[in-house]
Amino acid sequence: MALTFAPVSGLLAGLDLLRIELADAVAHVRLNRPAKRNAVNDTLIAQIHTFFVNVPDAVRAVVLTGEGDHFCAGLDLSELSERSVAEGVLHSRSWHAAMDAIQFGRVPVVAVLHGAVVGGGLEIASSCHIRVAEASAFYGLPEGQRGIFVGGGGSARVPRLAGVATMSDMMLTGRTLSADEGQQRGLSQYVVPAGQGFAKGCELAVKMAGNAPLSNFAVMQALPRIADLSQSDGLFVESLMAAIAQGDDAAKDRVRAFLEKRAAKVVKPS
Ligand code: 1HE
Repeated sequence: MALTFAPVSGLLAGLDLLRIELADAVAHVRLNRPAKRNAVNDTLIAQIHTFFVNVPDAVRAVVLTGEGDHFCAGLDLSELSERSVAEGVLHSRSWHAAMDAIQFGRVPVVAVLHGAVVGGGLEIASSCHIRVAEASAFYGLPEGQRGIFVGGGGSARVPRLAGVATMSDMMLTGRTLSADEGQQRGLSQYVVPAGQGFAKGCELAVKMAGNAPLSNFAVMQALPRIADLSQSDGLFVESLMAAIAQGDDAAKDRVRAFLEKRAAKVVKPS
């Protein structure tokens, strides 16, 4: 069933480089600078941060898309030359804060990718929890050719999806990857035909929004951190997180529903 979205009101309605709409527990957030291919200037990165630290209480999953023909052309290069070294560090840290607000926020985020997903655009995508790529999507890290380096968290997140070798190739040689190549290398979890990404993203968002909030919290907050720990430390954190999740009323209700044959079984893929 298609969701019926309505514009957000209040503080978030004033974020003019985003277009934010709500449908029940799902928010649709569009990067909304299509004339500049959604290139991310200082205002847009601040607005992304503002949204993800102020996700409305009723929202339990977000679909992130880009307006126009491309998801995102990365950093707005027109602002780059004006920065000193010191300002550059702070600028990069402002991206980190925004990307952390996505990855370690309150709700899971599915990015729907089409056209260019390049530079900072790939850094935004890799901060999200699920990536759905339309067939038109292509990935690039032109920082290497522009004489710069990733600064929006790409060096930490992209290798965790696709490996250091793939990222090195993309940065050193300017290699771009198609939607299918990105899928094979772990940049996306789903590839869909052109025009079907938003519907797929909404379908996945509705599923995620229906999970117990503490389960989603554990996946979003504990899982990536455990992956960074030694096996022994990771297993210890897992035990704590498992006990906390199991102790929640939502878990008890859901397990009881299954045992009383009121909950869906696990489904074999079709
Ligand atoms: C931009 C940007 C941008 C477009 N900064 N203005 N990112 C890049 O190096 C990618 C640069 N962009 C491109 O390669 C292409 O624009 C695209 C492949 C993404 C799209 O091509 P196309 O033919 O659809 O659009 P266009 O004609 O190139 O661009 C339309 C307008 O957007 C044009 O401005 P106009 O005033 O002439 O109309 C472009 O200049 C403008 N535009 N991309 C500024 N990126 C936290 S560190 C992250 C570091 C990075 O992200 S580095 C990678 C930067």
